[in-house]
Amino acid sequence: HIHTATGDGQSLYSGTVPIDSTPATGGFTLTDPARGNGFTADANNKTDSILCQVFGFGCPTPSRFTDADNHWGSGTMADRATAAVDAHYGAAQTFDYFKLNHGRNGIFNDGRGVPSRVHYGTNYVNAFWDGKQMTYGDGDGVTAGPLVSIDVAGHEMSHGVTTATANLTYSGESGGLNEATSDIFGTLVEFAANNAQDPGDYYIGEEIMKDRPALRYMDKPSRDGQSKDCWYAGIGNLDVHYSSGVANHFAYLLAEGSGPRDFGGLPHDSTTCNGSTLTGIGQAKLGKIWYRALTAYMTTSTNYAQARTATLNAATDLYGATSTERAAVAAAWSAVSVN
Ligand code: ASN
Ligand code: ZN
Ligand code: CA
Repeated sequence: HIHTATGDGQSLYSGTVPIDSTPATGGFTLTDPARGNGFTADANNKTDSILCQVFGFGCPTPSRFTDADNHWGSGTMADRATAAVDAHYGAAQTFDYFKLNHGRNGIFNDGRGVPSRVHYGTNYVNAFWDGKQMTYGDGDGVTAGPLVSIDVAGHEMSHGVTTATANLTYSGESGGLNEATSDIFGTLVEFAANNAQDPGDYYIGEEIMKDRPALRYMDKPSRDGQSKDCWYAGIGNLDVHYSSGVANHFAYLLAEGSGPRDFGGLPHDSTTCNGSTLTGIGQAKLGKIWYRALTAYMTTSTNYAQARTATLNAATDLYGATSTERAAVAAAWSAVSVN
C-alpha cells in the first residue's frame, strides 16, 4: 500500500473499496491527491461529437461528483456515484501497480493523474482511452453491464502507457502486441489489487459480461471464437483484439505454464502449439520482462518475431543470458509458434 485512503465507496464489482478524495464545497470531490489529482466525473450520458473527437471543439464538460460524508456510492446503479467508485478505484489501482512494480509515476511518468468519465452515452458497450482521459459506458444491460471493472480500467489506461513508450502502431502485428500489452497489464493490475470480490484471473471482462463468461481468455484465446492461440503468417490481417491472442497466450504460459488451473473460481487450461509442457515463472517476472521489453526495446513497428527478441533482451538484462527466466521466455514464444 502507498498510503491509507481518506474515504470509501460501495462499488459495483469490487465491494467496499478505499477512495481518495479532496475536501470541497458540500463535503468532498472525487479527486485523488495521492495520485496526481486524477479525478472521476459524470459524463451525464452525453457522447463526444465528431468535432470534439477530431478537433477538441465543443466537447461536453463532465460534472464533478460531490459527497457529504466521504462514503461514496451504494453498490447499485441507482446511485450514479457507484460506477464512479469502480472507475476511481481502478484508476488508483492502475497508478499504484505501475508505481510499485515498475517505478513508473503515472501514465505519462510525470506524476500526473488522469480524468475518468463514467456514464458515457446510452447503452454504450465500450470503454476507451483517448490520449488524455478514461471513458466508460454503462453497457446495454443485455450483453454487458457497466464497463468499469478493474481489468478493463487497467487495460484502457495501459494503452496510455504503451502510447507514451513503445507507441506500438494500432494495426497489424504491432496492433496485436499493443492490445496484448493492455490485456497483460490489465490482468496484472487485477491480481495486484487483490480484491476479494474480483480476484485475479486471466479472463478479460469477466465482471462486465452478461451473455458469456468473459470478453477474452488469455489461457486459451480461441475460446472467444475469434482470437488466435498460435502465430501464423497473415495474423496481422486480423482485428487487433484477435491478433493479440498470440501474445496473451505467450504471457499466460510464461507466468503460469501449461495445464489446468483455477483462478478466482474460473477454469483456465492452456495448451501449447508445439506440444511442449511448460512451467511458469510467475506474474511478477512476466510483468518485469514485458515492461522492460515495452519501454527499452519495442518500437512503433515491432512485430511478433521482434517481440520475441525484445523480451529475450529484457530477460537477459533482468536475469542474465543463461538464466532460467530467459530460457522460459524462449520456450513460451516457441509454444505459441513464434520461433
Ligand atoms: N475498448 C477498446 C480497447 O481498448 C477500445 C478500442 O477499440 N481501442 O481495445
Ligand atoms: Zn484495448
Ligand atoms: Ca479479469
